[in-house]
Amino acid sequence: PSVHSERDRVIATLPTGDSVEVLTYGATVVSWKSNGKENLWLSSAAKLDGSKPVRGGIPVVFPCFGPPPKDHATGKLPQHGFARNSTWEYMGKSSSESGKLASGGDDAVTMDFGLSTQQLSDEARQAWSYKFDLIYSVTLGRDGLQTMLRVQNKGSESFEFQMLLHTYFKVDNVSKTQINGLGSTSYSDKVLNASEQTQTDPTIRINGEVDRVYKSIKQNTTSILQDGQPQLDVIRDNLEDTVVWNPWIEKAKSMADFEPNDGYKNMVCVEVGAVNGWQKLDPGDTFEGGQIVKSHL
Ligand code: TA6
Repeated sequence: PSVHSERDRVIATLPTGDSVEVLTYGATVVSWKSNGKENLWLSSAAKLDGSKPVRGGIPVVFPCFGPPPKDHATGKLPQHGFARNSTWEYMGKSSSESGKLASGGDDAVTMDFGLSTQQLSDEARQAWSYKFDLIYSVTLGRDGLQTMLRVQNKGSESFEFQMLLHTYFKVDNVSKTQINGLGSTSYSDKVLNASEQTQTDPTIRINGEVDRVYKSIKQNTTSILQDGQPQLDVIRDNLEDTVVWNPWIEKAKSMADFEPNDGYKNMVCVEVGAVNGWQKLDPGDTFEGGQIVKSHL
């Protein structure tokens, strides 16, 4: 494998030609190509200069998902927290066999990115003053992309957090996309006023705005099919929840950085996370969670 790092991004390539590109801004994966095909959707108007979170790829959501509750310690943070709009440090290749996709050798390479309290903007640090350390490991393997977030509490008081990987998958036609693996799971439907529902049909289809937080999912693999053919498997690692989102026509138009306007036809977000309630982390403790995404194409 080869790893090429520039000022604001790192690109890893395997001998197969598979590649992944990560911005130090937000440690945002903006491209993952396997078998010559791009797996992630990226808005053509996505800001890649750090002026706002990237519209596409895999934004890292931490320490809160969505608009934080005003009465919570994260209450003064922006929607989805500060991880995706902070500049992380590229820490180099890691040889640890940390993930399931063993790094090293010809078939995988792992790049680590770090973010800790002193790297935060003053604004973010004032809004959430806990001492923490994040290590985000991106492993490009022959049979998939693994992204793992390790959270460590470096302070003397416990804190609560949520985390989520806000992955935008690229699909040929969302109207012919099916999502399996969430059957009989309860979810809160943010399009229906966050009402509690249960997924009775084992297959999810997208034919309108979808914004659902599936919780305590039993099966750890969520599959995305295109025209009935398996396209992507999203495997959760130590995370129990998954958000399924497509903005559809009106919401897509309302986002200035969502281009082209009909780009909703070519993407679906399947976002693994721990977002149902809060994870409590005591001083010195560590939490690790993430995903392995496998492409069938
Ligand atoms: O993950 C779904 C969601 O929470 C939607 O409600 C929508 O807000 C989306 O995230 C994008 O949020 P952003 O802050 O990136 O515009």
